[in-house]
Amino acid sequence: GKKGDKSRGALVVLEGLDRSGKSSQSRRLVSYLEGLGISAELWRFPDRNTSVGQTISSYLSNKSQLDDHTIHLLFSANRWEKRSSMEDKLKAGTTLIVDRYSYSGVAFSSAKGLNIEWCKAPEIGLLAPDLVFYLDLPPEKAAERGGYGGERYEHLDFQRKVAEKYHLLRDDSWKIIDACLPIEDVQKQLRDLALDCITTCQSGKPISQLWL
Ligand code: Z5A
Ligand code: MG
Repeated sequence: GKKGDKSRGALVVLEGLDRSGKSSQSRRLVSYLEGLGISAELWRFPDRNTSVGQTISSYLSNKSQLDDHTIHLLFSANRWEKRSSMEDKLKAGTTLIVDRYSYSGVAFSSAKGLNIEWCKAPEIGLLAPDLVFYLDLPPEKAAERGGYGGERYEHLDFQRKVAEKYHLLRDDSWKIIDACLPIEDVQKQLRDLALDCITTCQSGKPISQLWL
């Protein structure tokens, strides 16, 4: 940016199938960065704290039914309602580690059969991640990790379709991480890549927008 601009934080997103380790790894990454004196915050989508988020939460726990298009747009709205505060944080120099983002939105809805371009459209103009970690885990291995069966999308056949859709969304910002490795080994890889990305953002890489 211009001389005198405060260097900005990085937008780092974690994606992957259920049980691939996104939440565990995001928490660890934030603690690690904070330990180095880097300003970092943990965010997640859906953000179940807003009124839109509460509607999504009730849908996910099968307490309510919604048309596939409707829930897709609510997930997107839940990111739009956070867009300006995300941008403010980044500009103030805080790095955001985000557990799921637009890729989850498109992968899950298109796995149900919705048109993928239709699914991407409402995400256009949201902040583009500087780095996406895709925690790559075969759906069968994910199912073995346990805890399946609670929420709406936690079925092996559906998770296989989601994996196929994620595959179509990969771009240059993605790093594919082998999520079968032990937690510590995965963490080591994320640390180094995240630090590189934070350095690049500090030295003036502009914030860009998704899918324009
Ligand atoms: N969804 C959508 O449809 N559209 C959208 O736009 C968005 C989301 C944003 C809720 O998400 C659902 O919303 C989700 C997608 C959909 N649907 N499904 N299914 P969520 O983020 O709230 O889901 P979650 O409940 O947090 O769980 P998760 O994401 O499935 O899990 P995770 O965060 O990837 O994994 P984890 O909690 O870190 O770890 C899972 C277990 O594995 C745990 O016991 C760990 O100790 C263990 N683990 C983790 N790493 C390892 C390694 N390396 N080795 C062995 N064991 C490990
Ligand atoms: Mg999680």
